[in-house]
Amino acid sequence: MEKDEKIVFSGIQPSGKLNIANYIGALSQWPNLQDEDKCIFCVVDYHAITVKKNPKELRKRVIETAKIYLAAGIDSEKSIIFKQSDVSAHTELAWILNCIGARISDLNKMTQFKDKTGENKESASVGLYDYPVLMAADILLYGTEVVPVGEDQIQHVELARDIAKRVNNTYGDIFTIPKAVVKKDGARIMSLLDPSKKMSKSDENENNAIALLDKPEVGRKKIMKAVTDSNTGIYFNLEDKPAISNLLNIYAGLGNREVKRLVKDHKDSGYGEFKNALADVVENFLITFQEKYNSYSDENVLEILEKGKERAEKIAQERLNKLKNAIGII
Ligand code: AQP
Repeated sequence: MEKDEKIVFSGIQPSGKLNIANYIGALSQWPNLQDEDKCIFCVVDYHAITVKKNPKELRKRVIETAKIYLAAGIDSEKSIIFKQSDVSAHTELAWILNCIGARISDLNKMTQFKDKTGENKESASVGLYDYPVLMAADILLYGTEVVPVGEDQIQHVELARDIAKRVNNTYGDIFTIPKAVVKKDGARIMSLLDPSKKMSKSDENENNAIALLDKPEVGRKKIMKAVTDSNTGIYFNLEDKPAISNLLNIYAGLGNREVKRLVKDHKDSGYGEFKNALADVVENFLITFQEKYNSYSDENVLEILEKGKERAEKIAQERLNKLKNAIGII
């Protein structure tokens, strides 16, 4: 490893159609890191089964997600791309952390579990409740220092830090303490039809999100249908202008521009003109992204995942064995 090289780890669940929020909040950060740092990107399929999934669709989404990583600019030579369930150290470590690192009081604080279950907590799977511990295992196995994610995952990375510190306090220097890194603009992209709610890939209403594989003209239409705020003017203010601020974040994220600059450029625009300009950006982004996506075959991806598995397994097994030894399992 080079002297200043950091270890970076992140992943996305193959739990639905990946969308522009997943791209802007998480994926778009990844390619910039791979020249300087040691990057590991995982398709976290065991997380996806915390909510009931159709097996055929899950298999398809794993390949689709890995292809999306490649289309976003991840280079499989520089970075490791692999499927979580291919490296059994993840679930093994999650069990150990359940026993020696995580507490019920930690998991009771997790807002994503509360948001996802609403009134139905009692019927949710234990896996959905315990998901942050599996995520801590994903991160900690690799000596990760940097976790590039969207804002909704900060609380889970904080938990991984707490667990790592607790384990280290008792068993010595086993884990590196990781840190979440979020983008300045676009760490939390909101739904197109309801800017009080985050854009999510498992939303039932497809008009709330633009999928990365939506037809470009569909992406355009979704922007034109997006809600706006009641008062006029294009400026950024989350309280006063939640819908326009969200569209500005999308514009910045897909058009590679700063929000500040966009506000200047559109100070005299009406909503129609602004949305039209954004629709052009979205349409062009989807065309370019999908051209890249379509340049990979399923066979390419399966080969890349297989190689990634071998590389990831070696790193993961070493730290898992160190901990197993420290706790008396081996
Ligand atoms: N709305 C968002 N804005 C910015 N970033 C976002 N991310 C998700 N939604 C937004 C980031 O994308 C990555 C996806 O990780 P995940 O699939 O493991 O988890 P998630 O946060 O639960 O994502 P979704 O889209 O909401 O999926 P579902 O609906 O399946 O739960 C993370 O880095 C996340 O922060």
